[in-house]
Amino acid sequence: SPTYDVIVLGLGGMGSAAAHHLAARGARVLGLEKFGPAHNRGSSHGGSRITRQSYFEDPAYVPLLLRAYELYERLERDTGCEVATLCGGVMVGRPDSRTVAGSLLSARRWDLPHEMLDAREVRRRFPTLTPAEDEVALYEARAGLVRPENTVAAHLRLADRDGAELRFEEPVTRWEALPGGGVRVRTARNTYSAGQLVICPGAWAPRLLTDLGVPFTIERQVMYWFQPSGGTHAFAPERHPIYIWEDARAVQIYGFPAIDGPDGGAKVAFFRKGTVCTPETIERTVHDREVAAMAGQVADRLPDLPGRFLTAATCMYSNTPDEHFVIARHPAHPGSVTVACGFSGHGFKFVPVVGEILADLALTGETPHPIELFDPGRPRLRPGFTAAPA
Ligand code: PYC
Repeated sequence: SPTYDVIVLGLGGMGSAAAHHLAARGARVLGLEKFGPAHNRGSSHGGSRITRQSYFEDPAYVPLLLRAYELYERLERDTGCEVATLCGGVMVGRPDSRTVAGSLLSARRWDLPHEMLDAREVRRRFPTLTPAEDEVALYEARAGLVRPENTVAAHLRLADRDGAELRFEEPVTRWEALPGGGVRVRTARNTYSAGQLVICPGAWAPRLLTDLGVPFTIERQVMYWFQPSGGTHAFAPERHPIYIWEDARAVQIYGFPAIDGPDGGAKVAFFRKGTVCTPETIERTVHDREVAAMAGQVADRLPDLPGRFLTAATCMYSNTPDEHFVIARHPAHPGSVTVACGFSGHGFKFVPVVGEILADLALTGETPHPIELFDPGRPRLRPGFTAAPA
């Protein structure tokens, strides 16, 4: 059976970035993917994903974001492919909402450029947005969007250029760490061996990482595109920011400018209002009642957005109980297996830096990046863990 330095299992966002960083460092890489290149069956599609630096989830993400921004720029330079558009972004809600207060905490902790806007100033600068009087926004000029399909394609192109062997439509049926070192991976077509295995399973984590001990929940999410009632001019990226908007019930929506020209519409979605699914059972049809609920949620906030419904698409989140990632050497196979999973709906902006971290871990066993938060052994991932009251 053919032998490689590293096999990368899964060539979605994280796996394609890992394949690139590994091949660029001279490793003999095999990449295996169940579907085609930059496919739309998992979590790395939909034309746009938010990027931002004042990170409400935890200030510990900020150094990784700063590096991800550098690597997105480099990717764009090296491939000529548009992967990031920094159109600015607002985190909107009441001042004590997680979205606003958490973003401000990160901005202050890391001295990130930002402005706090009251409701009137938000409406003045961005007439498409109509916050309530008691809402405020943290504005970040360097927030914006990254393009998932282009990013995956660009990483695959560079990996291929550097000699990685990339095999598509070849699902993995089984992997094992060998007692004497190294790994073996079986697919329907072949058996492969390597010194190291990097597993980037996306929504297939529950099936591929049964002995990791992390209780993943896979969720179906829906993305919606609407043609604004006055056309897309006011929603163009020069005028309209990305936004995450938390209401008084802590429901978050997020959205984008109209990036696909006059006929493409603008995308909007609920952040965390998915239904539990598996990659096999996910309902791909989007129902009228779901479209109506989305239009209703934006009606007060972006009254011109839900002019005409254009289309919708589904994708999957792989949630961990604390919504933080899992990136580490596999605790049961620390000498030969590295995992990156549980991105919990907010991972795509980190793709290039996760690729760099995975290459570090697979080739040297360690990384200079701060990844302590992503330890699969953290107490908050243990069954029965309940967070202390805030
Ligand atoms: O990663 O910023 C994010 C995000 C917002 C909504 C879904 N993901």
